[in-house]
Formats: sequence, structure tokens, C-alpha cells
Amino acid sequence: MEGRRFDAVVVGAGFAGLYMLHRLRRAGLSVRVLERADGVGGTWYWNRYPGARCDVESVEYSFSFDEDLQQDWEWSERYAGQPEILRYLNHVADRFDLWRDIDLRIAVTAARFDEASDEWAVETSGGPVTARYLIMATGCLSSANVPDIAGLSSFEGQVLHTGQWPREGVDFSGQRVGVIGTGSSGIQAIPIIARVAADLTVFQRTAAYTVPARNRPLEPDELRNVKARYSDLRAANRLLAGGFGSRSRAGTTSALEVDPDARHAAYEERWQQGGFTFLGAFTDLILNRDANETAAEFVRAKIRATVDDPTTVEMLMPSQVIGCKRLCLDSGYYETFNRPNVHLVDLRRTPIERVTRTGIRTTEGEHRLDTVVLATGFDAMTGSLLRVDIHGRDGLALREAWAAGPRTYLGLGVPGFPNLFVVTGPGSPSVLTNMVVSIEQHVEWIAECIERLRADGYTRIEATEDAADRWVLYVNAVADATLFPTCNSWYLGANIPGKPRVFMPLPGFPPYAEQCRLIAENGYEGFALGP
Ligand code: NA7
Repeated sequence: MEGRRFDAVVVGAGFAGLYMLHRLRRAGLSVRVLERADGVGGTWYWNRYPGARCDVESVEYSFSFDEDLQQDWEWSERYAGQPEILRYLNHVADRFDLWRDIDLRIAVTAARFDEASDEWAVETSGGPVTARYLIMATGCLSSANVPDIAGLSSFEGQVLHTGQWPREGVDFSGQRVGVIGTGSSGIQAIPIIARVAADLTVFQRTAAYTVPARNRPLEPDELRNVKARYSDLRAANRLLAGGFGSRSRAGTTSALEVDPDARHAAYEERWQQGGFTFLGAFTDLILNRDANETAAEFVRAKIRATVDDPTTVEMLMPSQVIGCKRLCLDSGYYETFNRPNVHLVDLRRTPIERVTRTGIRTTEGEHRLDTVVLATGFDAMTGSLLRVDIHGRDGLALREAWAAGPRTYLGLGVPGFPNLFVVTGPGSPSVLTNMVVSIEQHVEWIAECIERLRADGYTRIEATEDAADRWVLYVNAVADATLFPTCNSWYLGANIPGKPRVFMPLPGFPPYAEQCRLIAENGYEGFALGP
């Protein structure tokens, strides 16, 4: 690979990188995918913690670009677990003969745009390569957030992060385990660890809302029905704000327009169905605080009804807007706190003072532990991009350009960084959607753009400053019309100390996709093409 030149270098071999490779190769480009892991899968390669499972239903969280693929692949469960998704992505790599253009165990460390040749000089752990186009398919949740907790390195037991889980798995039997973090990862792992560990202590900073996933095996009939009209299902999903969920009925009224009994019945029906459909019960749950509070209170009542110990109930009571931090789906999370071997520590009342050689010391005393599991999330959306030392035109560093927060046009292009594309970058719907739908839309847009540039004899494309300024204002205006900016979520970068507080994803897939389409149709409005 070293010293070679490609039409495109793609960084990352998850859903985005694999499809990008396939699509660009079909367009006749020479492409190289560089992946730091020793396998494909991206976030599904790294997140092997117990209970890791997708929270979008498997028949929807999968590629739609190839009819034979979607007809042939048989998902076994309503929500696919991590091992099954990883098998699927390996199958995709086999099926489309992708391996020959993928380099594993290669970390991309830096990239510099050369204005004389309109090419990127890419530095990797395997030596330098050059490419006209640099496509960052680095994922939104791929840079683990390991918090700076005093004494962590002095702990003599194991420290594990859910997003960097050992490939060989971990046997917790007989162990005293501490889990820090109660987001999706913690909420999925905790019930499973609790079943095998001798003792489990959960260290909670913010109480989360979670609704039952109601995961189950998929019946052959159900799968047959989906496949009989698969393209209709995909098309219907693309018309929804989140790019998924068209098989469940969306609410059509405000939560405040119906009487309390009808409202309760609507929530209860969806609670029994399981999944994100809960927040689709009414039209204004993410727009109106009073409406939102009715859903929040329904979940709080479920916690009171499920958990036996009143002190634990009180600690588990979430207070922020429901859905402001990403809603979690669980399998027996609240019930786990009724087990005699599970204890909850509220870090707001009794913060961690330090990790000692033998456990975690809070202001209340020491919890002796054999293993600490950090379910502390990710430096989301920008972490994996900024980990690479990218320099654009005039030597401009991406880290400098984004010092006050990410600034993109469409989440796809960055002013000052010609021929750089970001798949599901900040400023695009990405993590507020079914990621596979957003990835397919981006990959296809990027591939068509490059095909057009090549056909028309251009060697350079760059988002203009003006277009990016307007885009950032637009994304903020859309987000500000929702309740999303009202809490300290990773959507805002609020989970990482010192990270600029900017709402990064753009709510609403269909209008976004339509804008991308029109911009391309109008000759890539907002981009400067050259020479
Ligand atoms: P999340 O959703 O970012 O959750 C991380 C959790 O860890 C959350 O409860 C945090 O509390 C907690 N946390 C983070 N740092 C600390 C420190 N320093 N001390 C104590 N607690 C801390 O990450 P996940 O991996 O669970 O999920 C990420 C996404 O993956 C998820 O949304 C799905 O899309 C899949 P906080 O809420 O910040 O107070």
C-alpha cells in the first residue's frame, strides 16, 4: 500500500466505509479503505459488551441498496445483537468482494491537502498514500470517552470501556463489578452483568429514561411479509424524520389534546409494544415541554411500580426532558435493581472522590471492586475526525477550524478542506436517524458528486464559507425549535469536559435529503468547483 495513489481513500470500515467502497468501485474509481481494527464493523466491531444490541429493528437497520442482499439475509431477532450485526457486515464484505481493497490494522494519523495536485497526502501507520478524495467514514460513536477520574490508573483490577471491549469476552462470575454510566450501553450491560457477578454496583450520574425493547425472535411469517414488500418499507422509512419506524402507527395529535385516560392508554400500548415508537405516541413530545412531561411522568410511574426499594426508586427518577438525551431501550433494566446483589450509587449525592487500588471511593465510603466497567460513552460525532491531524488549504488545521465547534455544509463538506467528504458528519441528521438510512443517502450523494466532477473535468470541490455559515445557523434554528438543546447530552458535546457546546446533528431526515438532492441538481450550489 505504502506510497500508492488512489482516486479515493476511505477511513473506516463500518457500515459507511463498506458501502462507500462498493459504490465508488462501481463508479470505476480506485479506492482503498483504511481501518485501524483487525476486522470490519466499525462501532459493531468495538462494542462487544454484554447485551450490546441495536435499538433500531434489524429489518430496518440494514442495507437497502441491494435487493438480493436484503432478500437473502435472515435476521434472527427483532433487535439484532452485536455478534449478528458483525456477521452481517462480514457477509457484506464477502458478498461484494470488498476485502481486496481494505487494509486492516492501519491507523490514519494525519492528512494534508496539496493545492498543486488537488490531492490528499495521507499519513498512516502503514506509511503514506495519496488520494484525490479523502472520505471520512469514521463513525459518530467511535472515540471512547475515558473520563479523567482521579486514581483510575492505580486500580489493580480490570478497567474496561464498553466501546473497547476485549474480543475474547469477559467472565464476571464471582466478581465484584462496578459500572460507571447509565446511558444505552450501561443500561444494556447492567442486567446481564448482574446475573453473573457476585455483586454489582452501578454508579449513576444522571438517571436515564428507558423503555422496554421487547426483543424477541423474528417469526418466519413476519420476515416473509417484510421481504414481500421490502422496497416499500424502505421508501416509507425515508419519509420519516428518523428514517425508521414506518411499520408502527405514528400519533397524529398533541399529547395535550387528549384526556388523561386516552393519553395513558396510548403510552401503555406503546410501552407494551416496546421500542422508540413510545416517543411517537403524540406529535409534540419533542417540541413541547408540557406534552413531554406527560410521557416523562408515565415512565416515572413505571419505575415506581417496578422497583421495590423506595430509596432506589428515588435515585432512579429522571428529571430532564424525555428524549433529550437519546432514549434507551432495555431488557429488564429497572427490574435488575430488585436483585439482592445489585446496588445503586447516586453520584450527584455522593460523588466519586477517587479510584483506589481496590475500588471506588465516593464521599460516602469505599466500594471494593474487582472490575470497573466504564459505560461512559463517546466523544461523539467529532472525536474520530479530530483524532486525525487534518490540514486543508493554506495549512489550515481542522482542529483549529473547529475550535469553537464543528462547522460544515450539509455535514458533508468543510470550508477550507477541498475534496474532503464526511459521511454522517456534524450538521447532518446522522445520530437522530436510523444510521444506515443516513449512511446510504450520504454515500450515494458523495459517489454521484464525484462521478459528476470526473465527468465534467473538475479536480476540486470545496464548501464555501458562506454556505457553511448559513448551514450552521440553519441547523441551530431547527434544533432550537425542539427540546433537544435543553439538557447536557452528547448531541451537544456536553459529556466531554471543554468540548464546545454546539448541537451537532440536524433533526429531520426527509427535508435534509431533499435539500441535498436539490443542491446537487443545481450544480452543487454552495460548493466551489475547480480548477
Ligand atoms: P452515553 O449515552 O453518553 O452514556 C454515558 C453514561 O456515562 C451517562 O450516564 C453519563 O452520565 C455517564 N458518564 C460519563 N462520564 C462520566 C463521569 N465522568 N462520571 C460518571 N458518569 C459519567 O453513552 P453510551 O455508550 O451509553 O451510549 C452512546 C450511544 O450508543 C447511545 O446513545 C446509542 O445511540 C448507542 P451523564 O448522563 O453524562 O450525566
